Amino acid sequence: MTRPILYDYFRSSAAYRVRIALNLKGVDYESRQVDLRVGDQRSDAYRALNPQGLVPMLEIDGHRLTQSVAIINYLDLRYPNQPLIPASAAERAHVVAMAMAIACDIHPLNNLRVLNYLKSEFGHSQEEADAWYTHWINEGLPALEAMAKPQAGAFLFGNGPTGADVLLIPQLYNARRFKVAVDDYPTLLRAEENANKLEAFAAAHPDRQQVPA
Ligand SMILES: N[C@@H](CCC(=O)N[C@@H](CS)C(=O)NCC(=O)O)C(=O)O
Repeated sequence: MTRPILYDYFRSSAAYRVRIALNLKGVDYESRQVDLRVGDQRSDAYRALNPQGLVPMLEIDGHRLTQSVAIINYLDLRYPNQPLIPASAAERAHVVAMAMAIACDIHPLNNLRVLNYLKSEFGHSQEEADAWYTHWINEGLPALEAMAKPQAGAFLFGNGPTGADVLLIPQLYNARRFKVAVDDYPTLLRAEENANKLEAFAAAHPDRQQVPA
């Protein structure tokens, strides 16, 4: 099999999700950094591959896949070892709901282009953009803590990592990077601590990636 290529950026939380999933599935891949700081994601060359101009993108099995959750779903079906979504309908819905609480209701409100647009288009200051970021974290994480608590174990659901943990760990990293406190979420922090003991999660951490020159 040709080695998959991940169009990646070390600090991107959406790309971090896919790195974790690739590692959990034991897939060897090449990381190609798309430097978001200089706008490489908006270049004609990159948009010709991914019209949304976002990372991650994964070239695998002759496909060019975009959207981290779709990529993770592909990997879960393609490599059924260590399933990331439980088989039963109700458990599946619960794990997907936790993942969506991050992927749909926290992350898109707080990503780089949204924060930049608030400043460039509407004249908001950096402090106001930071307050916006903090607001959506402080709305989203308490809800996720309450959703997870009844069925959590060592991880957000039970005692093994699922897709919900794959999304949680990058989101917590991102919140801390923006200096938002995440100390009040014992279930989330327990899952994070246990996840980071696994090499699949640890090796995906931004500090262990190449940094574009
Ligand atoms: N829903 C997309 C989100 C992708 C996304 O927002 N990626 C960010 C990095 S985390 C990005 O490429 N940002 C570039 C920009 O804002 O210009 C996914 O899950 O893949």
